[in-house]
Amino acid sequence: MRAAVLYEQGKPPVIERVEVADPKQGEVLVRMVASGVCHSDLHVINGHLPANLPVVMGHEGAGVVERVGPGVTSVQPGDHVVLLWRAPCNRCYFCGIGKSYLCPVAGQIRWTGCLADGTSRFSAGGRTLKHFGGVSTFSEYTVVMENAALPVRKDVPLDRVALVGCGVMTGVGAVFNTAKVEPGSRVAIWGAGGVGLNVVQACAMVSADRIIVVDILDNKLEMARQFGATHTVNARDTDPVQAVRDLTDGYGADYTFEVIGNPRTIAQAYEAARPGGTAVVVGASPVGETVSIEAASLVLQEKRLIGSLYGSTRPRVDMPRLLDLYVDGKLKLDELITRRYRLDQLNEAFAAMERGEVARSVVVYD
Ligand code: PAD
Ligand code: ZN
Repeated sequence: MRAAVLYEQGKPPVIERVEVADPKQGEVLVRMVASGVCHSDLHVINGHLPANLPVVMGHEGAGVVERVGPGVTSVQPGDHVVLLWRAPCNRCYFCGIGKSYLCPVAGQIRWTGCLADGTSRFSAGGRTLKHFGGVSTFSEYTVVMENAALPVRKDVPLDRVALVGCGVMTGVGAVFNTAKVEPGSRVAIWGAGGVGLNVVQACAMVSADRIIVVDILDNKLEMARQFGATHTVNARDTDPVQAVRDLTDGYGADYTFEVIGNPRTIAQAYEAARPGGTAVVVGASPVGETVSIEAASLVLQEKRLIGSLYGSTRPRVDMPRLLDLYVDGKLKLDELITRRYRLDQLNEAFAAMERGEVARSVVVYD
């Protein structure tokens, strides 16, 4: 079978033949059907985010369970599953308080690139390859922990389901779960990409009043209007902080969202939040970089700067709910998919994302 392997940061992943071993105790072999192309993979490829190398890339995927290892009870062959790049262990403190995206077992899988027993199921030419986020979705087959394969309804096409595995959950969850935006709120969103557009549509779903979207590309701002933006600002020619203030009686927005991953735009989003307002950081900035904000404003204006990981997801509650919303015509998934690619075109898909041509691309497997 074939997979996309990253050997060196700063170089494109290589699409090549890879061996995948049988699933062990508590693991599942999944035949991938679709994998979305998210900027977080590109951050790793560019060296902005770390990963243990060489690694089979991809983290936004869905497929069909092919085989299960010993002791697996929650899924069976034939199930449609969305893969979770932060899967609950269901035993730790964080899983106990409903914040499984902070689970240290999931964190260890992300940072080591190994499954829970500390080993890998992938190899190429006798060399061991790591698992990205415990899911490695840019692969015709993948082995994941049982809890990373969440069964979903079978009437939603798996390319749509794949998007829920990262971008949709992350964007919608930042609004519903992390920020809990109230109806009538005024919001501003920096970045109308595959994740940001989901922040936009979630703000529209909760009846935010004013939905201001900031990007540097007019085609992205046009997409944002289709997803519910009421106002758009091109930051190439307009100061976005001033523009947001002008649209909010001079105060700033109740909630701002940074969905790019850039300390400069994080600072802008913070500045554009009103006194008492909340700036939510979704974008993943390069590790080691710092944000500069006026310290006194935290107190004197009681402003909040908070992060949102994986849309603060409660996977078993939120992901089936998102698919129900899609089936009921309340959540846009079809409109997110601008292009479909084959696995051997993956690097073209990353280039199209870098050029800002797509809302989301999806790699589909035969
Ligand atoms: P994307 O490339 O599809 O979208 C990024 C958007 O930002 C594009 O529309 C750009 O034009 C726009 N942009 C870039 N620079 C600027 C700027 N200076 N001012 C305004 N707009 C700008 O990426 P994506 O939507 O796939 O991912 C966005 C970020 O979210 C990225 O950093 C990714 O790693 C992160 C992410 N975080 C989580 C999480 O759990 N928090 C999950 C998934 C993705
Ligand atoms: Zn992602």
